[in-house]
Amino acid sequence: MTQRALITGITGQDGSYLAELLMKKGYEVHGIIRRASTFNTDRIDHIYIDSHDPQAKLFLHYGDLTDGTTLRKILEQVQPTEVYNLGAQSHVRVSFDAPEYTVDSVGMGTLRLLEAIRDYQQRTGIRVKFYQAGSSEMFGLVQEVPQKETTPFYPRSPYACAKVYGYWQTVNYREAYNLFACNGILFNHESPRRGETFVTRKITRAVSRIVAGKQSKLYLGNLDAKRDWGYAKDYVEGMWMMLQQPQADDFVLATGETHTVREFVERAFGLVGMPITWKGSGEQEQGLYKDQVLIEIDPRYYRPTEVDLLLGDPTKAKRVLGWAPKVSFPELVELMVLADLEAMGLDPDPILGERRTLNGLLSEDRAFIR
Ligand code: NDP
Ligand code: GDR
Repeated sequence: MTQRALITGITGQDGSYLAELLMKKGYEVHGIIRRASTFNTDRIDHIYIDSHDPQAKLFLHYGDLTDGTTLRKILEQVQPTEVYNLGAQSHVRVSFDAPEYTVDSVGMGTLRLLEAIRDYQQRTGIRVKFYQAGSSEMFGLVQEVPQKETTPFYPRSPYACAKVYGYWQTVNYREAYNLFACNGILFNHESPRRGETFVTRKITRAVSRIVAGKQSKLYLGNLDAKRDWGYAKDYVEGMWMMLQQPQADDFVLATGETHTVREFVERAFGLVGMPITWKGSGEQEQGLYKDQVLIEIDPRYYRPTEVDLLLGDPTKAKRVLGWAPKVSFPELVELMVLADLEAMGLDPDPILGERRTLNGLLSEDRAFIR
């Protein structure tokens, strides 16, 4: 039987990697996209072929997690064996600016999808496996380090509160209706396809723009926040693995290492041999270091409540799924810097020179770089 997957959020970072992975495994992949006034399918254009072509394995449907009727229609039409719920207003800082919409898409969106699946499964008797994109943001204010599946949640943003709601709805649908529903609790994962306003990509993109002379400074917020950063491609494999288990369960995916934003900055600029001068917000008015400052703190990027420290313990995923992250922190930073230099039309070889440690990791990401 053909395996058929339905992905919400297919145009996002993870959705695009997951679609690639599933297509390689022989799945027919269906994705829900939102209508926008400009094209928003950049991350999947390289794997899409016209649906009239008999070779087509990727199909797109207009829909939105805020529109339950359409979700039901798409489910009936596609008849998936697996559903991956990756769609979300996923920016934590933005969730403070747009809390209602964030909670509607992230929290209620998950419930709408679960309810549509429950109804579909009960009427047709066809089993549908469900993956919910939970987040390390649910741990929020530090209760325990490292954080694992049993660590209590203490969400610190509208986004994180909504993810906690989605998490518990997923658990409840599993227990109440015997739905095969899994929560991934994924720590930060990045890539050359990361949205430009998330801090890692903002930094690596700035590196390439500064090298190219198109930008002179980088404005950032909290440099002391610590994150457990992995490579997105490794993490989507973990999502798939969860749905191949005999029983539905919840899993943390993380590297087990944590680094500050400052360390990420130092490593990224270090790769291109650029010395960093910092300026804190207090020095702003004094006009100190005016022409030498590379990194400047702009309090606009602070969050009303911050998550100071995320460090995950992926022991359960390693033991049960056989999952392990393959890309280290230095490799991840280099991968992203390299990709952004190339995207800027620069040849990375003379720029990175001997500082380069990576070999061949970029090949699949290159398909996306234009
Ligand atoms: P992105 O922000 O890159 O992608 C989000 C996707 O959701 C996009 O395809 C976007 O569509 C879509 N989307 C946004 N709003 C809606 C809506 N109302 N209805 C349907 N689709 C919508 O996120 P990532 O790929 O990084 O993350 C994937 C999921 O995993 C998200 O749920 C995120 O919260 C979660 N997560 C991510 C982590 C990470 O480190 N990346 C860690 C833990 C969890 P469009 O392109 O049209 O905007
Ligand atoms: P995060 O990712 O909030 O962890 O959520 P983000 O990259 O936005 O922030 C990480 C940390 O960096 C600090 N920071 C800045 N952040 C941004 N975006 N821009 C800045 O200029 C800046 N300066 C410092 C932040 O304060 C924060 O501490 C991501 C998202 O993908 C979520 O959807 C996902 O659930 C979590 O990761 C796990």
